Amino acid sequence: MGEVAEIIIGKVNLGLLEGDITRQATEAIVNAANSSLMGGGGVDGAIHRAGGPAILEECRQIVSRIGRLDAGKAVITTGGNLPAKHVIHTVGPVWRGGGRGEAELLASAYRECLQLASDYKLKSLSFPSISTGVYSYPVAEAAKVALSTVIAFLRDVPTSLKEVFFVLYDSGTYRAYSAMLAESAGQM
Ligand code: AR6
Repeated sequence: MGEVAEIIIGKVNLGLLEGDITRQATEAIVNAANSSLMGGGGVDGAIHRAGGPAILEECRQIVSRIGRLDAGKAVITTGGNLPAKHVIHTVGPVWRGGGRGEAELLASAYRECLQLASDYKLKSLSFPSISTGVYSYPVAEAAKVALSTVIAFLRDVPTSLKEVFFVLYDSGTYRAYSAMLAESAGQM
């Protein structure tokens, strides 16, 4: 099966990159957070380290207002010292075998981020591979949910977005997404 690094959906470019999302200069980057919004390991730790304390401060204010953030939901804060102006924090599902609504929760996390970016009239957004690290979602299955959800949103929902990237940290994850993108492109 081939690999594809970019497709165009309507007027939006959807691209795959291998690298560190904290370096991405899109208007927003997405954080794979947990319900506490108080930071953690993986991409969450990297974003708070690179972005500085302003991000955590805003997360605290959000939690004091709305409480914990359920899986499948998203909120937006400043990007602090990051090249990205905003961070969109979402919570993916913990993988528990696939029979606990994980796919629907993962799809919801992607949709909520895209909707929030559109509400803020953002033109560019970068996603990490939500749930496939600490939360153990199998990467091929996560890639299928992630790409089909993003493609359907960009196809069906009016949006300010012009560019959406997946920034994938390791080559195995990158290959899983590019193989899945080739399949999705073939079906379009
Ligand atoms: N840039 C892009 N991707 C990254 C980076 C980075 N700098 N660092 C790691 N990844 P994970 P989850 C990849 O564990 O599974 C945290 O503790 C990583 O290789 O960050 O949703 C939170 O606080 C993997 O492919 O997120 C939560 O408690 C992907 O990002 C929990 O982990 C997601 O891995 C969330 O777990």
